[in-house]
Amino acid sequence: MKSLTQDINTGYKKRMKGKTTMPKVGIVMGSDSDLKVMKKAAVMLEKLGIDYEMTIISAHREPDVFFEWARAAEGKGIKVIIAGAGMAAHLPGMCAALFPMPVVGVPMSGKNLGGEDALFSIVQMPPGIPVATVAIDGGMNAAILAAKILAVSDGELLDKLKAYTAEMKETVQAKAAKLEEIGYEAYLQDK
Ligand code: C2R
Repeated sequence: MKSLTQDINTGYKKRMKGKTTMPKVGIVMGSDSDLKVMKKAAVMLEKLGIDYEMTIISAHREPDVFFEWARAAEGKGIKVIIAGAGMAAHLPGMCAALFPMPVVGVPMSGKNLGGEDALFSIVQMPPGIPVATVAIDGGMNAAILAAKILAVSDGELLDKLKAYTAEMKETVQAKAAKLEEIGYEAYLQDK
């Protein structure tokens, strides 16, 4: 019987067949239970106009599929991998072992231990195999970090990131102006 993950991967390959865009970022997660967090990475990459591919692969549960994907990533044009996993999260570290360019790891909060298990599994890599680890459930920051890595050699993307930073500044300033104008009680009621 085919597993859910195999179904998703087969579906993914069918969807990608004939597509001409070269993904610059590979988003991979250990399970569909990680998708709510990893979706945030996809949304941010879309906002910044970065081509990506997204799939579910477990290094633990299907090491052969994982090896094939991680070894093929460079040849597909992928420059950064964003890898999300929970529990004993070996997926990002194994991506870093096989893929020669940067890997950004996203620890999942999951059901137990508040995600500290995944955080330590991802961040505590042995010397020589770094994974740039973002916060627990930090899908959005993983995409921004991946974009910043790509922006080192892409001026247009760098401008988009600068515009995004300026947008954030305006948002905070608007909040400060509102608080100063109406006071904290009215502000909280209005939230
Ligand atoms: P299920 O919800 O499928 O039981 O998975 C997944 O990333 C997920 O957060 C529970 C958790 O197991 C994680 N997982 C890994 C790996 N494969 C699955 N950490 C891996 O290869 O590292």
